[in-house]
Amino acid sequence: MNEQTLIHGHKPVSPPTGVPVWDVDPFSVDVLTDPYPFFEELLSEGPFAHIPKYSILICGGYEVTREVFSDHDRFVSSRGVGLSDFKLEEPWRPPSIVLEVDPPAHTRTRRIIMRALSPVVVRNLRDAFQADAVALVEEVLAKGGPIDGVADIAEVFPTRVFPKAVGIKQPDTRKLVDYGAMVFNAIGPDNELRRRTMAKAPEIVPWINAACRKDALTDDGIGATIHAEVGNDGFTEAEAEMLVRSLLSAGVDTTVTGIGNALACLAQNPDEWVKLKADPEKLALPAFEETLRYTSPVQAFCRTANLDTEVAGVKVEEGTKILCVLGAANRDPAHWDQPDRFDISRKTAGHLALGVGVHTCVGQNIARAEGQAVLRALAERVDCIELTGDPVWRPNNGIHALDRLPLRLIPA
Ligand code: HEM
Ligand code: OVM
Repeated sequence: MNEQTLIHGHKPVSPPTGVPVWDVDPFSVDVLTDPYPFFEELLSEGPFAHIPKYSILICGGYEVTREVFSDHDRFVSSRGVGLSDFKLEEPWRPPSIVLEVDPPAHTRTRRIIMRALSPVVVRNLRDAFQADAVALVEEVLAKGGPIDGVADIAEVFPTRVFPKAVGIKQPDTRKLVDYGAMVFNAIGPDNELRRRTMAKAPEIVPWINAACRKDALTDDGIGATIHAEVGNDGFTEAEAEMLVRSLLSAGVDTTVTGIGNALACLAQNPDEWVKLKADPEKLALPAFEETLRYTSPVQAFCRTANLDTEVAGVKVEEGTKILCVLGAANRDPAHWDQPDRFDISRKTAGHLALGVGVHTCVGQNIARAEGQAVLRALAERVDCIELTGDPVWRPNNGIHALDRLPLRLIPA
């Protein structure tokens, strides 16, 4: 197929019978900034809607999103998890050898990255995370005055602890945060957001690639563990570098966003903050988990139908891109009781913020350890967390993150 016949990097498809046509742009700045009215409309459309602007199907109901997202045989990741179909269009970077592949290739690389991020590894990082979180909170309190929850806490913590855990010898905070934003903007259409972020690629991509090499890594980090697998089962040096790249793609912006969103949720829900303060050691983790459900840092990823098939009674043509809106599934009233309430006591099991199925977030235990450490350190040392202005969102095609969060922290 030649490029002329592609729409947004994939095969154009007509709306299947019975599927409503929806004239909306899920990647407009308005929707990305305030997605909740869009989620509500999405859930009212039925299992799928067809979006002519991008010639895609979209889903956000809990059950159907879960089904599409986890059925890796029919709805593949190897054709890309954004709008671009890698079978028809050259990807913007060499595809991830874990996120953007299907079993059995996925099974092999997933095993290696999983071992490098095992519960034992995370347990050994936990004490360091806790100490770093305490130090950061004390630093911020010592400065006094109003703060920016994003610049002063959310962007600082993961970029201090995670590159160190991976073993990056010379971390560059700005480049790490910007690369994450780039990877997530890249899943969207060729819009202003994607173009602006891609303009930085010539500077950032070579730096990231260099940081993944064995000689750029300490010999005692997660990166070194991955490189130590070279030679086993045909695992190559180039593959080791690619798996380290996956950690740097998925492991920074996501946790920055999760922590920033958690601060906003707690500042906006003082009753929940009071609940958390009653037992920070026990409740920091559920508070972070509810933040993941409530704000879905990764808002949406695509799958591609790899054959003509049928799902939820709808005929789906081979090559169809399906945008799975995790943020909407996590707020589906058919599945959640009072979904729009931020409630750190609720049962959050089954939320889709970390995905589901074979690709479910392999870094989830690290993400939780980071979130828990920060929320616990705060709740133990801060009496009151107050907004001093409106939170400002930073629109991105794939991630729902804050740009600024004006806060006052009143020490305990
Ligand atoms: C996969 C979200 C933190 C590494 C995923 C997926 C989601 C997700 C939704 C599934 C993608 C799919 O099925 O297509 C998040 C969120 C995080 C977070 C919300 C923080 C709050 C992390 C961290 C790391 C990481 C800290 C690294 C240590 C990965 C990798 C994959 C992945 C490598 C691909 C796994 C695979 O394809 O098998 N993440 N993530 N993530 N995540 Fe995370
Ligand atoms: C990767 C990766 C994994 C998860 C998320 C992500 C889109 C990238 O393996 O590069 O961000």
